[in-house]
Amino acid sequence: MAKIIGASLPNIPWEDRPAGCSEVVWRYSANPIVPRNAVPCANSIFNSAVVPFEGEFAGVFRVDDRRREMRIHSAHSKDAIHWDIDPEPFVLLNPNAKEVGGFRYGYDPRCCKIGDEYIVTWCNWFHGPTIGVATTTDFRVYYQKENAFLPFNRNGVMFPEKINGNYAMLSRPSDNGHTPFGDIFYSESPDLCYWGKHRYVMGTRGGWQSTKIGAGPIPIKTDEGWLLFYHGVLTSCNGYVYSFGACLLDLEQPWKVIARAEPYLISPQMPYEQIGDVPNVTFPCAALTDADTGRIAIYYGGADTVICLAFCKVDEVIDFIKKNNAV
Ligand code: BMA
Repeated sequence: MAKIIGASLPNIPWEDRPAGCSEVVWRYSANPIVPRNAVPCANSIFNSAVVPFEGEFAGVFRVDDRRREMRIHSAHSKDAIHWDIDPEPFVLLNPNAKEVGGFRYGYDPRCCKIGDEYIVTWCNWFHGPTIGVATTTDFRVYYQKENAFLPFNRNGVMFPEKINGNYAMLSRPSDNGHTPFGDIFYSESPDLCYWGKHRYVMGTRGGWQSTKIGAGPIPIKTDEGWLLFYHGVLTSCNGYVYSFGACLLDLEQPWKVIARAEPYLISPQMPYEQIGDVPNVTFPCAALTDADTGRIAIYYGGADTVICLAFCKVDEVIDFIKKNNAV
């Protein structure tokens, strides 16, 4: 039985698989957990990241405001289901603001803790989209670093610990628009400033992941490898359809794919995933895990409008990946 290597976190959200359900990943019955208007300025709140914080939970939430500008807001929660989202966007301190583009827009944040710092990555404007990086210790003030990469790039997702002594990140080079292509790459950095040692991880496949793919939540360390949930995009006759699936990456050389499931885990099938500002989107950006029970709670955006939760068990997901493997 595969096991999570990490902290015991018995207070993460959880709901047992409903009777009669045979899905490996099942949705929370009270979805969505965050409605589009949870703060007064919001047009929509989705694709957001959460982490354990001081015995409770904190997060960086994507809030598109009523100008339809993309912003990131801090959020806090006792139970990781009911969120207190700051009414104003996060404060980003940056002595090089002019050089690195400052904060013109930002979206799809991810977050992990390494040492005493929480590292936040997001899709940042720098003459087009690329990967912004900031650190915080309190989810009040954030210190912006250099952008990790040149434009154009999206879906920068850190590993939650150093690999081979370096910080490590997955990313997805893209274009300046609604990118009709996209593979996942791996990069390392000694200092969160200079990024290199780029490696190819994996590319598109048939069906739900045939147009482009991108890393989702921070990879989850298990005794069988890094468990990575990732989104995949299919181009339908009515536009893009965002589903998500999973694969296992090598623990020491995470650019090596150990196994990758062919079927998706979640595809837009519920009204809150199919109807919204962008229809047919399920977009995972975070996961909370409990090493003792193997429970995983996945946070994903629904239809670019709301935040949703889904649950799974690590051993069942890894079994699914291996049984349906097509590397
Ligand atoms: C991607 C990103 C995501 C969004 C998705 C579907 O390019 O902008 O934030 O969820 O498109 O619109």
